[in-house]
Amino acid sequence: MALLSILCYPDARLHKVAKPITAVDERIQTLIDDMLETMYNANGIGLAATQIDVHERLVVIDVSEERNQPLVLINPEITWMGDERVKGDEGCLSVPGIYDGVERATAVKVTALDRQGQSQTIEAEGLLAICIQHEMDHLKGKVFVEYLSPLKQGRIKTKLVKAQKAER
Ligand code: K1U
Ligand code: ZN
Repeated sequence: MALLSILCYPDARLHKVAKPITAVDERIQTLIDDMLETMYNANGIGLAATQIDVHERLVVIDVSEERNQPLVLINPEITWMGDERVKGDEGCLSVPGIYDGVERATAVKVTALDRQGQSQTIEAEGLLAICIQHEMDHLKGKVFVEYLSPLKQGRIKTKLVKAQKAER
């Protein structure tokens, strides 16, 4: 297994739209293992392939306390979204150190392939529902800060560009 490098906002590659996966083969199995290792290592609850510069429709998630319930979503599609909305603070491994409020549906139904290429349907609520929506936004090329005001987006960009320059 390998730790992958995570793209950092405002990297333009975070805005690429991911393409469907046509075969769940050995390459995808290796990618899943590497993404799970990368997510756990970064203490994240989710990771989309877009964030590691792979523009294919693959997401890994684990919202369990014990960090032992990995969920793999290949070619996920939201088939139902509840009417209720909740505003909660979100973070993102591609936007380090920034947390802000985003409004999301409290419940969603998703269909996707699992790591064996089998079809699965997930009925999610709470943190899992929020995480699924956040990760599926990544696959569309959308980062959570785009829900914030232009003023906040500008401040976040400036802060992260400055931090990245200082790291070099
Ligand atoms: O996509 C990502 O970068 C992962 C992201 C997922 C996420 C967190 C919070 C709300 C929605 C989606 C993270 O894992 S950020 C990491 C984090 O510190 C966190 C962990 C648990 C709950 C909240 C934040
Ligand atoms: Zn994110």
